[in-house]
Amino acid sequence: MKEEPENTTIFGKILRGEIPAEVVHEDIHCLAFKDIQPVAPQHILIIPKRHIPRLSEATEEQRTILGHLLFVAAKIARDLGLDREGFRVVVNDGERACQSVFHLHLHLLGGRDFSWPPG
Ligand code: DGP
Repeated sequence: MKEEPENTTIFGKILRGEIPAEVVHEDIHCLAFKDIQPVAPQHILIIPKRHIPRLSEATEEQRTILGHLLFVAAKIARDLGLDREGFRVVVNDGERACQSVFHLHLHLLGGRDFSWPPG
């Protein structure tokens, strides 16, 4: 496997165990943990273990992991019972969309009503 430059983001530190996180799911491709600043009663982040800075930078060879992240989001939603009333999955890409951590992550949000369009 090609050597990756060190992932200096906060999520890289979580992946290396340098800072703690409340992990709710882990497999060989991804890690899911509770968001430290939740904006819903349930707010889980799902991240790939390989460093993809943002969705728009995902490569052809990473298309499988993109699907896996969504699959895991749905599984966690079911495990938490969020599928009964509905939930939301969000990816912020880039500064204009308020991405603050440049390691791709899915926000799984549930446990309250959401409005549309999002802010
Ligand atoms: P975004 O704005 O889409 O890049 O979302 C980044 C999210 O990461 C934000 O909701 C807060 C969360 N976050 C930032 N630092 C930490 C941390 O150290 N631990 C955890 N669990 N979440 C973090």
